[in-house]
Amino acid sequence: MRHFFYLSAFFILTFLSSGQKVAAQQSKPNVIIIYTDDLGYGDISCYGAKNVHTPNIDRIAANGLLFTNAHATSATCTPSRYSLLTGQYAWRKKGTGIAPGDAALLIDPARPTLPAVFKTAGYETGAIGKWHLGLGEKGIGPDWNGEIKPGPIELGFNTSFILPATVDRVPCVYVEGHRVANLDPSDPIKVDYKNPVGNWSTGANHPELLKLKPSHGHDQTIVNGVSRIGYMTGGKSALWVDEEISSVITNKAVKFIETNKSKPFFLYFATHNIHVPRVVNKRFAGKSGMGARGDAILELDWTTGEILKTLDSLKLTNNTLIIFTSDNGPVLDDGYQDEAVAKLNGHKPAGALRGGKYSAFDGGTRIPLIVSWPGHVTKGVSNALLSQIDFLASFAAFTGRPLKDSHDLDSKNAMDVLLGKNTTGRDHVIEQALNNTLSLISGDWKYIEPGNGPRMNTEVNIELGNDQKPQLYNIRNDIGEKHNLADANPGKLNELKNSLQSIKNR
Ligand code: NG6
Ligand code: CA
Repeated sequence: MRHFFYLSAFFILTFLSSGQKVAAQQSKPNVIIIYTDDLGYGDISCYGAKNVHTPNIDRIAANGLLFTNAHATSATCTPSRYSLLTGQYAWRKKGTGIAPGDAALLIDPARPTLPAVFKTAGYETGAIGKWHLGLGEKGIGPDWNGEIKPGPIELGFNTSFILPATVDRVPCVYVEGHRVANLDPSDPIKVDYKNPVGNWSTGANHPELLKLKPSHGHDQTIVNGVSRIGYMTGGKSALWVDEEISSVITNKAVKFIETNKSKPFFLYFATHNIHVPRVVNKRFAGKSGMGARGDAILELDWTTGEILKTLDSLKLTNNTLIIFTSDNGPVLDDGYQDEAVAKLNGHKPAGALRGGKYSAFDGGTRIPLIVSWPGHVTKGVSNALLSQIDFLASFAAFTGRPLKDSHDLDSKNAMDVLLGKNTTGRDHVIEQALNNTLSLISGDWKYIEPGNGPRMNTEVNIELGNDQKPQLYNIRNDIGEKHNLADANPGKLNELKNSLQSIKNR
């Protein structure tokens, strides 16, 4: 009888196609994090957007679990990414605010990181897209013309193809592994964030050369008709073309998946959409009727669709866990005159939330987050409190090597929340605004610590949530944080204030 089973197993394996064999043998699912940039809580149709349609992103939601109470740790990019990859709140480490384009690597390679967790578990790991966590040795920074390290590779990614900082910051080149891609050594790159270098025109001196004009900042070196933050010269053969960035990074992601189709892989795919400058491919330009920002949402949806298509065609969909989310809340005019405000037509980028990017209000950090893994994730909507801080411990436990508790780590295993088995989630989450104002969410309540920061960022027209008085909101009844209950509920106020203090001091 036993023999019979062995023999049938042998025959079944022998006659399966190679793809099916792989699926039968591969028990670990692939994991893809699609990390979008500045995408707000109300920016995609599955979160209620009406003016713009995102069928591909919606497909992840239809096959998976959509979170209504998920949070990036911070209201800007660098600290959110730092926290996601290290499991440590960025505000615990100095120098993790919005990084200049020539910053040194902000993450200590000796720390546990998300890619290292997967790599140790035998995954192929790849970082593709926006980085914005610095590159190169501490105190030195990146050598654009030489070996650029440490960087993603030293943190545990086997391969990397990145936009070093943001698309509005120089140098406007891709970095592949340790090198600037397509660099001609006879035309070296120079970058400076204080003083002009070389003789390329700037937005300040030659606005007539611009195809997209800045509204604030962004008036330094012009590359491809767009003036940026910072000065650069050289590296002509390596310069990106903004209109092609989506296709370039999407193709790299597709190649990564194809190359690794037979082994478990972890892909950290960080899109540049929908951050400024929003210069989309002509296939999307003018297509949303909402200006460049809406067009960038369409381009992002296309990118997402290409990833899904690739998984389908390789029969990997059922064996791939996808997390689609954003690094911080939405902003309209973030420094370029791209008609994001004028063509809004009633669209609410942050949905019902108050504030947006940079803000201590929930618009800053409550973000779309959708998880799919067919057959494993409970489909539907989850109101569980979830934070990107927990990805590290979750995937460490999931891949069989749970992290030891350490005072240095904020990450907790939330795998059962991500899979929809636990519908409550964390008991608290900390949010960090631009000027480091911290907020604590605990159950239905949110406390914003008092501070002297400005109430408004007038350049981007966003309420920052700063107040000299403490703020307390019941975010279940008052998702728009309109009624400060600090005076009315001093007991709750003290409770949250004290717990924030004790978490800070830990
Ligand atoms: C700000 C930039 C903004 C954007 C942001 C970083 C100006 C005036 N504003 O300093 O355009 O680049 O940094 O955005 O320069 S993030 O999403 O990468 O954090
Ligand atoms: Ca961002």
